[in-house]
Amino acid sequence: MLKDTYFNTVFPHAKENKELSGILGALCFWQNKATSPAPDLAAHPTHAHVQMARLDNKQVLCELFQADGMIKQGQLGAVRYRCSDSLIFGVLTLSESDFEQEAGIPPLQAASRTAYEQIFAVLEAEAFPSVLRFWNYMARINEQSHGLERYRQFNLGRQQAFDARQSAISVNIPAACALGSAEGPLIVAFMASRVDSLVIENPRQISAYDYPLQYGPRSPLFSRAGLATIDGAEVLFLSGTASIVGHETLHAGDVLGQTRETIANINAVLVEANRKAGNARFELASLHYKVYVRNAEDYAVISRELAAAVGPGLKAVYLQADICRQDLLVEIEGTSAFAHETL
Ligand code: 3EB
Repeated sequence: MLKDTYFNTVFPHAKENKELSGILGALCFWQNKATSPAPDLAAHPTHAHVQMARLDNKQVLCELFQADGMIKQGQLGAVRYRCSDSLIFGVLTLSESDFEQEAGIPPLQAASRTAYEQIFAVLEAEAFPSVLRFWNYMARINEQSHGLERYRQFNLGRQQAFDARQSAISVNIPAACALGSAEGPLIVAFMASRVDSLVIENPRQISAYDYPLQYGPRSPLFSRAGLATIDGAEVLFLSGTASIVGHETLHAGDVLGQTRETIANINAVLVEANRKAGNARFELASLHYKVYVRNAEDYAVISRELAAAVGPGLKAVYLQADICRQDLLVEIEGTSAFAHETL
């Protein structure tokens, strides 16, 4: 029997609701593609399975995104989505083999552009103009094909869709993560709201959309964090954060150094969020973390360092994943929105 952990995102005022009817969607992580450890969730329309192994003492992670009130469900193109009055969550999985017809364009680039075009169409149709968070997962993220690393192909497609989007979609560039799964399709998930979130950048880092050309012909499009007021409470979405200062990777080959630098970056983003937010008081212990570890053998060093920095209140799960730069060994994301966890 596989052991599941559910991180339940209970947005403000939502009752503790373990029934699937209260769930906007779910992202589930486990390594084996054959069997679903959570068959009720696997049948859920806005569920996606990311093929990543857990490195801590559990085998499965299911993040549930819950909302209060009436939930409406829909599908547009490949995007499956559910929304409440104030929030929408949606996900799509695209098989790259369906995008081989465009001569000269890498299938992953075409799939990424299509994914974002379809998501923007949903946001337009359902009138949720402000994205809070994107999650991007793709296989072989560091592999070369068509003369370009696949993460850079993804960035090309994402940028094309951002350039073409309708003006009603917020110009804000939201929080995000982009990681390499063991295998499987391109998976893009999103959460959006009706009102703008506050975009947070990191004073220690150049904004990702201003990265120089050495990291690819088109920049990654994400901000370092987003701060949203959802039903009266402030919720922070911290993007995937790594050992980057300015635009450069620091501590190549040194996992302890990278972990410390990543935590320094998270602290800097929290200070910036508190400065911009007014009455928010986020600290390291406020967040639930998802930690992506490139090499399984680094798990002990990374988890020890994060526990030392955050203290006894640490809430973190660890997944094995490829990071979007070859020289990055760890990436950490977080959110303040997870209200409870059940084992
Ligand atoms: C970085 O800071 C690390 O391409 O959407 C982090 C978060 C990273 C999101 C993305 C990439 C993305 O550049 C990588």
